[in-house]
Amino acid sequence: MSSLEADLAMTVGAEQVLTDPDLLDGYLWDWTRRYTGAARCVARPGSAQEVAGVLRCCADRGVPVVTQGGNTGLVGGSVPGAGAKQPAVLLSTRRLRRLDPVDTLAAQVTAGAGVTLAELRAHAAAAGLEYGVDLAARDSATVGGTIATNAGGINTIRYGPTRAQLLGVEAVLTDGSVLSRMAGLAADNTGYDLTQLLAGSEGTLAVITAARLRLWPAEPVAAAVLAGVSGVAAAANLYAEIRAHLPGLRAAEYLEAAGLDLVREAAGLPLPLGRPHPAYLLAEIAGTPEQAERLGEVALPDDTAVALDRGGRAALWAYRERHTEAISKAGIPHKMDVAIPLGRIAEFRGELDGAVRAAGGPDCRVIVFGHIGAGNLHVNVLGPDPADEAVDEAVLRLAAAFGGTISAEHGIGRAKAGLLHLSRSPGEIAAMRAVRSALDPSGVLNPGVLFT
Ligand code: FAD
Ligand code: 2HG
Ligand code: ZN
Repeated sequence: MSSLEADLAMTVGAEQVLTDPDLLDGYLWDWTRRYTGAARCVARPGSAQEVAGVLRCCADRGVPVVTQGGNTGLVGGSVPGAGAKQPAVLLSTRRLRRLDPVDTLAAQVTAGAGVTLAELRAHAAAAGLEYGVDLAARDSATVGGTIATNAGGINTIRYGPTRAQLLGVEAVLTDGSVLSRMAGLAADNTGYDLTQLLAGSEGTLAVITAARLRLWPAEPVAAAVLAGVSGVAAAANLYAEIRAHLPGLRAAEYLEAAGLDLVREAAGLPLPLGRPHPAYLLAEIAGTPEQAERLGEVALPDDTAVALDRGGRAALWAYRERHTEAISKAGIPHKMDVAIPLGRIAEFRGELDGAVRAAGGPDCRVIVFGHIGAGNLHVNVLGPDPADEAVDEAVLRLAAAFGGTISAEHGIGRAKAGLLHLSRSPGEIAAMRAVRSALDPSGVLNPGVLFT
């Protein structure tokens, strides 16, 4: 054992330092299997103090540290880079499993970074409250990972992304200092907001060990609606129409035929409606059954399914939620997660396939779906070699040309680090780099993520 591994073993316990290649393998490939790199070991600290010890050991020696939660990230940020100058220590947060009783007076909870979204949501629900972020990777994605990526998900139009739930964090810097801001004060104007700085920091500034999170009154879900539409313009218009009539609208999702066909094939599901359509809007409405009756005021397309009971709603959601796994079953996807102003989204969609095929060849398969209420389209392309970035660049440039962003919710990671300038000005990037150098002067936290 080298002196680093020996020091890590002293810090977290020998059994929490993994060096066996078979054990490392599961940590070193990202969820899409497009990104992988080398690590000398995995360290699994069980407290903020142990995280501090791991970071000091690595920073003193200039050894990179890649922080990993549930490893469901989709931009390669949770695994070491392929071309890294030296192998990293992979710091797994999965043992940071503190979950305090829900503070029902404040409607807040303190959760460790390694608690999964599903565990957090169940814990809040048992107290009659709801956590505002939900996404299909809920069984693995962690509190720390969702903060570090500022994850969005299916209820963003109702509750905002993860940063809107974040009232405080406990986090460790590379010098071993532990920052703790966990009082959950709704009013607190005392200088820089370090908590919010860490939302979306993608493991480049600090290791988040716990968070103080906002909870919402649990709301009954009254209905899910799946409507067959002609394309993204019709879906956006129907979304706006439902929003105007139903204040309880809590999700508005977009699907197209190509993705639906893949899901049906992978999961063995029947056609969801009476006939196939080019595209679909899936909406979810909260409220009482009487409030959901206002759906009758909306000019819904003739081929629309409305599910009122839990089983029926889950059956409709499966067509949307199973996209990511169905696409991965068909190949290693190029994932571009863009948001476009709603007023220009149809124009963008109109040019997308041409741009993909011009960059990646005529055989590319383009699968588009996403969170239409947030103008967020997930563009997945199957066909080009995983290492070929031509298609990625073409799609992200097109999004920027339409006034959009190159990352709506997944982050920049390694996948888009070279293209950050498409969404951020030189001044902004310089300021972001200055923050990074100030908090991590040795530059060991996730090198190659966010910045090249
Ligand atoms: P990881 O993948 O382990 O890490 C992600 C990034 O955060 C990395 O850069 C890592 O270094 C950093 N990080 C992790 N933990 C910490 C920590 N404690 N401190 C500092 N840095 C840390 N995302 C959405 O936004 N919306 C969706 O709807 C959505 N749906 C998904 C559906 C599926 C099926 C899958 C596979 C993924 C989906 N994602 C979605 C992407 C992913 O789930 C999110 O990005 C999630 O936030 C990642 O959490 P994680 O714990 O898996 O983080
Ligand atoms: C979703 O909305 C996720 O389902 C994953 O953000 C998107 O697989 C994708 O491209
Ligand atoms: Zn998404």
